[in-house]
Amino acid sequence: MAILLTSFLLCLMLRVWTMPITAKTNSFSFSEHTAAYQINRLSRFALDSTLDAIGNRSLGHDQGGCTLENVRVRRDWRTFPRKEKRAYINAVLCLQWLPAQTPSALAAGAKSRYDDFVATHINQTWHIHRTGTFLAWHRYFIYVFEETLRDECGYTGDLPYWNWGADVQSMEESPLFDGSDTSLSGNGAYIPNQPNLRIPLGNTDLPPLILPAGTGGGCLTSGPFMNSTINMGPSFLYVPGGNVSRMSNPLDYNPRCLKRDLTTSILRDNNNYTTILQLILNNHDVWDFETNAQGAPGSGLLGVHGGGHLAMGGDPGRDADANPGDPGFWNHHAMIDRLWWIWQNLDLTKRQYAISGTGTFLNDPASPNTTLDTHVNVGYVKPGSIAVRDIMSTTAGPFCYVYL
Ligand SMILES: *[C@@H]1O[C@H](CO)[C@@H](O)[C@H](O)[C@H]1NC(C)=O
Ligand SMILES: *[C@@H]1O[C@H](CO)[C@@H](O)[C@H](O)[C@H]1NC(C)=O
Ligand SMILES: *[C@@H]1O[C@H](CO)[C@@H](O)[C@H](O)[C@H]1NC(C)=O
Ligand SMILES: *[C@@H]1O[C@H](CO)[C@@H](O)[C@H](O)[C@H]1NC(C)=O
Ligand SMILES: *[C@@H]1O[C@H](CO)[C@@H](O)[C@H](O)[C@H]1NC(C)=O
Ligand SMILES: *[C@@H]1O[C@H](CO)[C@@H](O)[C@H](O)[C@H]1NC(C)=O
Ligand SMILES: [Cu+2]
Repeated sequence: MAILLTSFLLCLMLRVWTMPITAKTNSFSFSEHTAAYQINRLSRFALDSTLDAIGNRSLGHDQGGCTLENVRVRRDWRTFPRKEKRAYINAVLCLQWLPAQTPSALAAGAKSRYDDFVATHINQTWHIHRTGTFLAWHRYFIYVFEETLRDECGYTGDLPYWNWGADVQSMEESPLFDGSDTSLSGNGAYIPNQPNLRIPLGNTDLPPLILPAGTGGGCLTSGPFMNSTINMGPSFLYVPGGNVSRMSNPLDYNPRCLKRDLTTSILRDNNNYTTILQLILNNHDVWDFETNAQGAPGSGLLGVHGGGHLAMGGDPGRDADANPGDPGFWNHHAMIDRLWWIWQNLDLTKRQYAISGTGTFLNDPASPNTTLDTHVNVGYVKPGSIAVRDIMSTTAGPFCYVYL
């Protein structure tokens, strides 16, 4: 037993320490290595616990559709072989070529199937961020995206996640954003001397966060998405110099290039392994977990959620509403979903069905509490609605996936 455990731990340690963290591994601190190692162990614990639960349900002949045979495994992008990366990228491009299903009378800018997702996120933004639905709605949204890649674009793989901690020393060297043909394209064209950003928080009196602009700023210059068109927005776009840019109707047609402004310092300050570990371990109820994931008001931090979005930068990465237009959105939110899954599995009895918050952004205007019976929908992406209760587990309801 001791030998087994030791070799298991050694194996994990090797996996972490030989992970291609960045090209500049020597400046990676010991505490970051330790935190990365602990996150892997917690993730492994969540995996075992989820597989146990599937096994237990099948013993009780109550397994729903999810079994140990068909459970899907979402993995870190950097573990995808070249061929699987290309398959994922091609499926996302395919959604950008398929026609929209949103009626143009409701969103004139929704031109592609991909745009159906963007339009839905813009349309519902005040009801899915800093609400009781934040975690559940986004879990459902990215699940339907993954399902659509399979059903409409022949994708056979799983949704990859963006392991932020591994990229905090250089966004430019992230395998998701390095600009190669196996990335989601890289930085935008360099715009010199961009002034700082000013990020207000809703209608609060809190001082806005001041953040640096990044190392790009212009249109993408290489990679698979360099010719993609952003059709809607800006809707709530933070621009260098401090303004927020917004179309009178952000669902109108406004075609333009996809811009990025990679900003390593934002990722380093909000999404390093230590902050990720603290998010998982230091928040004991779901209110604290979801609030700190989005940056507690007044804390001066963006949280892992805002950190990842703003580290991509540009338009629509820095647009609080239109940001699914940047294909990095899905992998970023898969990582958030992974952390929620780990967090839930650390205390399933208390956390599996824990929910807190109302149906409006910072409860402004005031609205009823979100409950397990609250229904959410993804607009014209997929007809119908789903109860939050059915979203709370990645294997007990309609979903069937784990993270590695
Ligand atoms: C599975 O069943 C075993 C034995 O009854 C129990 O100890 C364990 O907690 C269960 N696991 C889960 C995740 O439900
Ligand atoms: C983008 O368009 C340019 C000009 O038409 C073309 O040369 C290039 O191959 C295209 N790249 C991609 C990834 O579609
Ligand atoms: C911000 O918006 C104001 C009012 O529209 C405008 O006068 C100003 O030039 C803008 N600043 C920048 C940096 O775009
Ligand atoms: C991680 O983020 C925290 C909070 O911003 C910061 O204090 C710490 O220095 C960061 N660690 C690294 C290694 O960048
Ligand atoms: C809404 O949730 C809050 C926080 O959990 C709780 O204090 C309040 O009583 C709830 N309101 C209603 C009407 O259930
Ligand atoms: C936006 O939301 C409203 C209210 O739920 C809905 O009636 C409308 O169809 C939605 N529009 C789009 C483009 O999804
Ligand atoms: Cu969102």
